[in-house]
Amino acid sequence: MSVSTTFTAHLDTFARDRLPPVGLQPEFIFELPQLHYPERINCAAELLDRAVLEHGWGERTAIHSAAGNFSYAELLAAANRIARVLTEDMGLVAGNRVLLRAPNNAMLAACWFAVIKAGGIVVTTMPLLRAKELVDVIVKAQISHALCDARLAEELEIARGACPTLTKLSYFNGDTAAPGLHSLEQRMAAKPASFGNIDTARDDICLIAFTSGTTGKPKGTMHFHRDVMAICDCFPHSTLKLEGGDIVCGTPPLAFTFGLGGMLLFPLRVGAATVLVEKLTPDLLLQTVEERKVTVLFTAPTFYRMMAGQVGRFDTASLRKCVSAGEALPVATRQLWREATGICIIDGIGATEMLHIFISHTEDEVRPGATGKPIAGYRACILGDDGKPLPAGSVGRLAVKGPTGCRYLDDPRQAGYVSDGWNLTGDAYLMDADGYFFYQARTDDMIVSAGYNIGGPEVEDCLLAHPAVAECGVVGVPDVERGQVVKAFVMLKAGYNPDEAMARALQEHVKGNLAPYKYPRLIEFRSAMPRTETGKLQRFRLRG
Ligand code: 3UK
Repeated sequence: MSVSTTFTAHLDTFARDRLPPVGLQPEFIFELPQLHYPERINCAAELLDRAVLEHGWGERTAIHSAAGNFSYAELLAAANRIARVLTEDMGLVAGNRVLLRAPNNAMLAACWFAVIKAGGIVVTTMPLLRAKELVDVIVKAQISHALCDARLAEELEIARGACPTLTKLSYFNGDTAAPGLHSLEQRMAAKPASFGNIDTARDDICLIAFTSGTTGKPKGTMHFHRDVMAICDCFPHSTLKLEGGDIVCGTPPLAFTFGLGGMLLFPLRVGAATVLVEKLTPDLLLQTVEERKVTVLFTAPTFYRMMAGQVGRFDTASLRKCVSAGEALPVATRQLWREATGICIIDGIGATEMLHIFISHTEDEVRPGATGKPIAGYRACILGDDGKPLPAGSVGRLAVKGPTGCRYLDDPRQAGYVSDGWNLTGDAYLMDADGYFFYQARTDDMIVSAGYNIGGPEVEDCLLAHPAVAECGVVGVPDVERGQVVKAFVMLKAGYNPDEAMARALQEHVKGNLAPYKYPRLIEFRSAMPRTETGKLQRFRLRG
């Protein structure tokens, strides 16, 4: 299946033309029989139309939300109407990139399916992104259309000025209506609830997920229809064992592929329901578990830590499985959660490049400190600096292969992620004699704070734009609550005072220009930066 035998449905071949060269593509493995998809498949039709028309789940609840519940049939009808708006009113052509922007809500989910049904390529962005970050994504993916929650219009309208390709835009209401700006709902109301899905090839691109790299500029990872199906048929099938009666909930945004899979695609694949909540606090998540009888949770380690102390105030008896990903799960956090709920957290490492989780474990295979073993369908090994596999017990670079893998959109950094068919995730790992994989650290400079990935250089670039900053270096330092926090080392220009007020001003500056979660919680003033002879910043010396 690695060689394309089918014709693309894409009339706009922008993304397809920018796939990495064959020699830099990862090797794909399709050993599992459930991964042998037909040559022509549209993953949205497979997940939604089939659920209603073939499995007969039309009356089941697909989405619980503050705006009401959506049955599978209602979600299908909404997606079909939006697909008609896109193709009939907004001129969408198969292969066009469509920006989606909203907190986790039912309209965002319906838009996601609509774009893919219409043969478009979905690019969902984090709700917190600022105009500057949106511009990077829109320009890189040459995005032509946008469907956006009206409450998030402001930054997109600013970004639009710098994005000549983005010409078709429609706003919708999320869970809280924003009066006056509801063009998408109005247009939907005028459309029939049926739609003829575009007959896409299994290896047509349907999704570009952006990841923030260490070099600042985001990388777009491209995924096919068959990749979306594969993640639904691997982790939730063999490891999590999700069932039709499950009700899932959690914190990751649908813009993050951890959230897209766990909070939307996986439940729909098996006829289960998802609870989409726009803004969750630890208390609200626990309250939602109680009220909606949630059975499966998806969130990051820090959220489990914050919730553990509050569990006693809520009825969480409905919970049966808890998944953690995004950063390493400390042994103490798993213990805390087990004491509070009786549930053993399932830790899984995934990556935007791999689309979802590739190393994890079932509850009976848990080994303290280990992420687990490659899940069914994937292989992993530890490579030394020479690119050769290391024996058990040595720390090296994690390399993985499976039905999904890295395809950056027109990016020279492809050669850094894929080598000899293996995907190199940038993580330092160790494999023990029994084949369990133990996380050590990131091999690069990515800062992981409260489940968010933050590239130090992007924050540095932002700080350097402030008039008082001469030089700076941004690193992650350990933090009990967040895993890591962003720390900036700053050298000021002459005439500026390294005091509290200056630190606060710099923090505000970053918050105003980047997504607020990227701002440096710690600032230390220095009179010089450690540099190599060639002028490179030595981040390891800043970390101390
Ligand atoms: C780190 C982990 C230790 C690791 C993701 C599940 O996190 C996801 O994707 P990103 O592209 O980041 C990938 C990197 O994050 N990481 C993730 N999970 C773990 N480190 N233990 C873990 N359990 O450095 C990895 O290379 O943001 C996670 C599903 C989909 C995803 N996109």
